[in-house]
Amino acid sequence: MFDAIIVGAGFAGLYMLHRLRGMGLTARVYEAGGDVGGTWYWNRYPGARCDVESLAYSYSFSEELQQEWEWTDRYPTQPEILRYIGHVADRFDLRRDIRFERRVESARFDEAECLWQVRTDQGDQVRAPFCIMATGCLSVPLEPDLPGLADFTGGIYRTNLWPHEAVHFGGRRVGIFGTGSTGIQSIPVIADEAAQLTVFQRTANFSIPAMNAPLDPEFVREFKARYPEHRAHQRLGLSMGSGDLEVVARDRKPALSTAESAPQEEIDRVCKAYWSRGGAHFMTSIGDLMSNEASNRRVADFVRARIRAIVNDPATAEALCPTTHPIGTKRICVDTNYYDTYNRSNVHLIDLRKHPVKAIEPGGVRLADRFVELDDLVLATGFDAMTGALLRMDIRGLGGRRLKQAWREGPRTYLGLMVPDFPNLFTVTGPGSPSVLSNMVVSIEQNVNFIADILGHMREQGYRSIRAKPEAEAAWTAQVNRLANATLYPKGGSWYLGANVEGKPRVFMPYVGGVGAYRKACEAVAAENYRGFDFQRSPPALSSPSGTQGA
Ligand code: NA7
Repeated sequence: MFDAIIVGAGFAGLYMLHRLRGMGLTARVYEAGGDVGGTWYWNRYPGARCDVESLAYSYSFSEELQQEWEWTDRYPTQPEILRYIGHVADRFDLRRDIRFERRVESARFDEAECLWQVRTDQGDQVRAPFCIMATGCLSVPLEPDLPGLADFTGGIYRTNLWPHEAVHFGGRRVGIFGTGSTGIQSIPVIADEAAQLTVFQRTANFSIPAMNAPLDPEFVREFKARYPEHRAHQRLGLSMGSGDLEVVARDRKPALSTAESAPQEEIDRVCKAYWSRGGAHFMTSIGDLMSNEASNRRVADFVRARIRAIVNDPATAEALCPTTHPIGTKRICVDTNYYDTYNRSNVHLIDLRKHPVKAIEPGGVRLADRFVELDDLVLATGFDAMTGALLRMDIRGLGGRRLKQAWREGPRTYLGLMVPDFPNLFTVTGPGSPSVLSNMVVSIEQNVNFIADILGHMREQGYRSIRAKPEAEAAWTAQVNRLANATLYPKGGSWYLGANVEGKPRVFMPYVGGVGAYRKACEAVAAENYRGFDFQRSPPALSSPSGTQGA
């Protein structure tokens, strides 16, 4: 028996384990992968890189750790992040409490004992008063709806399940589906190696150049000397707060409050400056970019003009210009040489909206008007985001109520951390928290610390159970929706909204208010004796008005 069971050994699970240990609590971690790393364990595709800058995408909890680790580039590659997280696991001796290659299949709350019973696919069964889901926001790959895919006789490579051994595309004709962040990162790298690369694009996406480069040792030295200050800025970051290190510290205000009525030269000047600085920080250039459609359109026009300027063939450039959604409402992509890649003679773009796929055949892709012969297929077709990993498990709370049932109309949480009928069950960076709209490591540390503080409070007060009050969940969920609806985000048809999964309720899942506002909300809750949470010294009883039996 442990004090807590943690599901997942990525950034969230590892830090949760470290915090619990520091409090003298025992925990067992179950991880489906063969090692630590979470998303960085699985996503080994060519070009995989974080779109948040290295010096920001790292833990802040240990001064020694952040001083000793040396990053090489402005943006870290997947192998480098994996080495970093492996180093963290070793440095804090975390592996001994982790069981790898075990996927948690079910978690059931035993009301009489006030214990979570967790079962894995390998037959492990453990019990603990607390269960903490550190299962990641993008960890359930989506199988694309491509008829005949199983008949393809060449290699099929899924970016999010990429083989551990090297894959060679030299001399081969490769096709790729998916032009989200993953496709956009891998296309230039695969194009460098493959004889031919055909990109099958369903939706054109906005991408900003990363302007990646090796880190200057002098910059790193100065940055590290002021790490606490930088971390403080990151913790109060902007809602799109990816990677904006030096900028966050210097000028936290957008360069222009609106682009709607600004002179064209002014928009060009500001957008060019942000474009050449590189990265997702581009999205913070204009104050009302995510709330004013006219303003958004002018910035989108700037990016479309850049695409037309980079891509030589006018028809290809036009097909690459996104027109289906306001910029930023699908996650902004950050690339190295993405648009330039279409100037290569070995790269071809197929616009699936004009040339739909009829079927995948053994030797290639049959379109309505042609056949594309292929040796290999790469699928960069996304994830069942945010709720996928939680709902894939059979989670049952009070009265046997299933999480699937509680979330049948979309996820509802209090602070993204708890669901009323599921006492003592926490979700790290769950729906309703800033999560994917923020630097994940910053959000993970904040959530984990908040959960650890709650457990400390419970121990001090002799409480055995905690649950979110239904009215607190309702109010928080309404706020999450209200904030999202005041922005352009819901217009994006994105995975933020569940729009990439057939039948998934269309609910905007992350909290758009930013990590600063969210942190303040959590601090206010804690200061008011954990307002909205109900603590009990005895096992909880089913009392929620919504507490129906499992469906
Ligand atoms: P995304 O952003 O969900 O992108 C998936 C892409 O795959 C997107 O372009 C989809 O087009 C495309 N897709 C999905 N199914 C199909 C089919 N059947 N045919 C053609 N194209 C298809 O996932 P990523 O892995 O790129 O990025 C996810 C996040 O991971 C990223 O934001 C980072 O945070 C890390 P669609 O737009 O649906 O038309």
